[in-house]
Amino acid sequence: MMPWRPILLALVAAVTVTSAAPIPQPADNSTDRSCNGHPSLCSKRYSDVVYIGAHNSYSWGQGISSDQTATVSEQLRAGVRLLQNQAHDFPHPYGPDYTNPSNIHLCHTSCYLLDGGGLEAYLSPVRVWLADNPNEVLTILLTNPDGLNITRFDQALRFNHLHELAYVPPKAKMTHDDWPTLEEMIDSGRRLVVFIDSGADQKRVPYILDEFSQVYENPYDQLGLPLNCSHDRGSDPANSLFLLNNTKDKSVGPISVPDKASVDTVNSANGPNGIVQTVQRCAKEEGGKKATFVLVE
Ligand SMILES: *[C@@H]1O[C@H](CO)[C@@H](O)[C@H](O)[C@H]1NC(C)=O
Ligand SMILES: *[C@@H]1O[C@H](CO)[C@@H](O)[C@H](O)[C@H]1NC(C)=O
Ligand SMILES: *[C@@H]1O[C@H](CO)[C@@H](O)[C@H](O)[C@H]1NC(C)=O
Ligand SMILES: CC(=O)N[C@H]1CO[C@H](CO)[C@@H](O)[C@@H]1O
Repeated sequence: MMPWRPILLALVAAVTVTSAAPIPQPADNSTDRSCNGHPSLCSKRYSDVVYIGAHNSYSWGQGISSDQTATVSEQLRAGVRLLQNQAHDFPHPYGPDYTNPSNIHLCHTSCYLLDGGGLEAYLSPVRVWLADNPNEVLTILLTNPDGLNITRFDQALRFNHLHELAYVPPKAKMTHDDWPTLEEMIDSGRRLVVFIDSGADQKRVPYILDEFSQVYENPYDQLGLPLNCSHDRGSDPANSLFLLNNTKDKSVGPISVPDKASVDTVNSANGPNGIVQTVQRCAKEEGGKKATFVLVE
């Protein structure tokens, strides 16, 4: 840092001679930095910021049950700050796979329907993005319908060294006001929050947090609009963070699949069923409680 001072002083002197224009002050205090893209977010609690989440973020493609058209790197570049993923057991038939030691694949409902590949491979570009963006806080939400052991998720995250970036809360159940600010998380280097919907064991793996003791959701698989904002899953809505499932499904025979035709409506900035109106309407219906995470297709 030392050589900069004389250069700056010289610049100040040069500009003073030729013009009276103000010199921009060097960024020497925390209010000059950005957190998740904006200086005003640094002093906000993690729980007071609104994040866009990608529903089944691994499921990019054109298939009937795919939820995304962009890769995870493209989603992150576009501003997505919560990545939701569904984990499935995927034992390798011909012995161990050293690129996927957890034997977890990310699949939609079943790996025959949509197989997004190994969790380790999925996390690799996420790690690259986090390294390239040191002032960003990111959340990963895992769902565990097969009831896989938490140590397998730990294995996949460790494979990518993500346990080193993961936030370890001071207590098992964080209420809304317990969360640190974005700046505190960034400064501590612990700026990845990992939740899992079932199977958490925070004594064994302290950085994979039990979702439903600190987050609640409105119903999923909704087939009609306007979307229902009411509490559906999650144990203590009054003290938890609200995850708004801003997604609409349609029925195809006995199953629900993403209603891709609805995306322009529910994700649009305008209109009564657009994302802004839905977030505001839900906040009103939930007694002023604003969504922290807004999950989209
Ligand atoms: C920090 O930055 C803000 C805004 O840029 C400025 O108003 C304030 O005076 C600065 N404080 C210090 C101690 O430099
Ligand atoms: C998960 O695996 C660990 C170690 O292999 C084991 O001790 C633990 O009991 C398992 N947990 C569950 C819920 O099966
Ligand atoms: C909205 O969802 C809640 C929670 O699942 C449910 O109890 C309620 O009946 C739903 N309301 C409507 C109008 O479907
Ligand atoms: C966290 C999460 O993804 N919740 C649900 C949101 O809605 C979809 C269906 O549209 C469900 O599959 C998710 O489990």
